Amino acid sequence: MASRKSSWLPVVFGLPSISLLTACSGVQSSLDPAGAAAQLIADLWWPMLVVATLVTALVLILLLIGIFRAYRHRSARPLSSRQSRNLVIAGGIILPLSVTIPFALSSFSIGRTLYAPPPDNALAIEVIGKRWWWEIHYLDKSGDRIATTANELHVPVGEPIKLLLKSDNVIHSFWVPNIQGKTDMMPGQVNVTSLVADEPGVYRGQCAEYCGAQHALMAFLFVAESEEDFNAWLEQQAQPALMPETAQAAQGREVFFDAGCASCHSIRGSRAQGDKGPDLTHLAGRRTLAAATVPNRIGHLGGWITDPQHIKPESLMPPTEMPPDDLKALLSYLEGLE
Ligand code: HEC
Ligand SMILES: [Cu+2]
Repeated sequence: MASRKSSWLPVVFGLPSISLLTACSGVQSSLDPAGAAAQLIADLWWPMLVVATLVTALVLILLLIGIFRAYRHRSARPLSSRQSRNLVIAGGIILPLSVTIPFALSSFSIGRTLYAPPPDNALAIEVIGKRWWWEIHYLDKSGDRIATTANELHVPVGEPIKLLLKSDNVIHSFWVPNIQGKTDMMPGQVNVTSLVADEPGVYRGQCAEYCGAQHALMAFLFVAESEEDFNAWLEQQAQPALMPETAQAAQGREVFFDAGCASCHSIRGSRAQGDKGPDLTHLAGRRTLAAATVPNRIGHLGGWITDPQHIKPESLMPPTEMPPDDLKALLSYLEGLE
């Protein structure tokens, strides 16, 4: 009997505490801040958790005392009207106000800091919520688009970033928990927000406003890197696509046009000018496919092209059947789009 007991004990108590601990760190956790805004939010959240836990415990203890006394001393004298009035004033007015007012004030003041307008010299990036992926445009000082990519947002560490958030369909919400709070993306409106990443790393962003069947698979990677790496990356993103280097890749380029991919996708430097799907000019440089749904490896790429509806049902990319040699050639072309 004893051994049985000890075998389930660690499961019952161990699993929840392990999962509680692991929830605090990671690439998609507001409790593992890597930016000033996320730090402010975490600094407010922890005291709230502690105080809320204490208040819950206090209420439960009082409840238990009440139940206990009701059973034990059925004949006990009820509180005098003065005692019960004092109890209501202390427990019903003073205690709740002394807990909520400080939190309301600090939450208000943190909110003002979080939503302060970005400085004028901030790097401007336009992010458009699509169904169900993220279109990303880097803007120059005059607001012109200099590079376009999708589902992978790169920023230089320590630099203020100004985000222009939009949607061309329903409401989405832009959220990188390790870096900052959520900002909604509204159709017909530009929501401006700012952020600064303090620690280099690759974090995961997630759409935080339910937007349809594949809301859960509407994610992206947030890459915070040194100024030097970022500048090199941006310069490369601004270039047109590389020309195919092998005969097979050149054939793959033909397959791309014959299969109708160009009606939805752009490859800058070619006649592919579609705008319904992600820009594929530098596809091979991205870490994931289909809004951080699968890693960007050749097998997943082939699987995505032939049957995207299996990976992401109801997404706006149709399946394409083609002979194996054509698919190989197409993959070799796409893999060359560094
Ligand atoms: C009707 C429009 C349409 C056609 C035609 C189409 N696609 Fe797509 N494609 C999309 C959309 C929309 C997405 C984004 C899906 C998502 O993530 O929800 C996408 C995503 C992709 C991606 C992932 C890009 C990324 O960065 O995540 C690749 C690669 C791709 N398509 C390649 C192709 C190829 C190759 C063809 C031709 C065989 C093709 N597509 C035909 C609309 C289309
Ligand atoms: Cu969503």
